[in-house]
Amino acid sequence: MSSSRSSKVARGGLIAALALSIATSGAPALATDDDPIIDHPTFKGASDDLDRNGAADLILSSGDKARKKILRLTPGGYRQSGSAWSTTKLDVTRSFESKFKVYLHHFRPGADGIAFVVQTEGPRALGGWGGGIGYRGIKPSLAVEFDIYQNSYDSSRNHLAVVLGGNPDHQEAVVESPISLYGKPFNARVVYSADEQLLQVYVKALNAGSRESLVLEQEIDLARHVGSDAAWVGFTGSTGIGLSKQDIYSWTVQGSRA
Ligand SMILES: [Ca+2]
Repeated sequence: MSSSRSSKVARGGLIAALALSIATSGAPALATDDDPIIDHPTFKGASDDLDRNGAADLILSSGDKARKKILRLTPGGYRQSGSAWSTTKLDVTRSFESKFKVYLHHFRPGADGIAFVVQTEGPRALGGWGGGIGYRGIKPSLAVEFDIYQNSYDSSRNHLAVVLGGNPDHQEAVVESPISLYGKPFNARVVYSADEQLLQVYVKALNAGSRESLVLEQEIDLARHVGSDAAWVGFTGSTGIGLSKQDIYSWTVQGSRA
């Protein structure tokens, strides 16, 4: 395809990621003055707003100066998987923006990573541990994975990928992360333009002076793919023979309620 918006701009490789890192002004416009429909600057008071499954739980963070209520997808045991879905369903025929702060940490080497997932299986959806990152088997679904463990089908232990239909063995788009996904907190942003039928994924390290990078683009008609106008949104995570504590510190979604 000759279009600069070919279906998988960052299919893989550091060069693609670096080339895209200067193009951060290309995000589809959203009505950013809209109040978030999902709004967790911390997860204080969020227990009724999130359906949690498997290893996922809301806990008080430790090690911070000010302890905060956070979403812990895996608490650092072997072969765990966890998921958490907002009770607010999202209208995926409309544009949306999901922003979240991630911290994957505690053991070395870490495993396996987390994913931001849009799915229509239901609020009890929970996928497999290990390389399944807690979303394997959830379908219909779209997963944006932050993968910190190199399975046989993976390019590295520090990559992002777009995966459809709950099958992590097949990545629609994959890219080496320009920032370390493990050991340091980072911010991520997933933007879906319904008009352009385009999904974009951004990451940003938290150290002073770091810039946000556009790392993945995926053309997708999301409502058609998940088979419904209304979808559950949330996170999954897993461990395997390697393990990590895998935490979401904040999460907001701007978009339309289903
Ligand atoms: Ca992996």
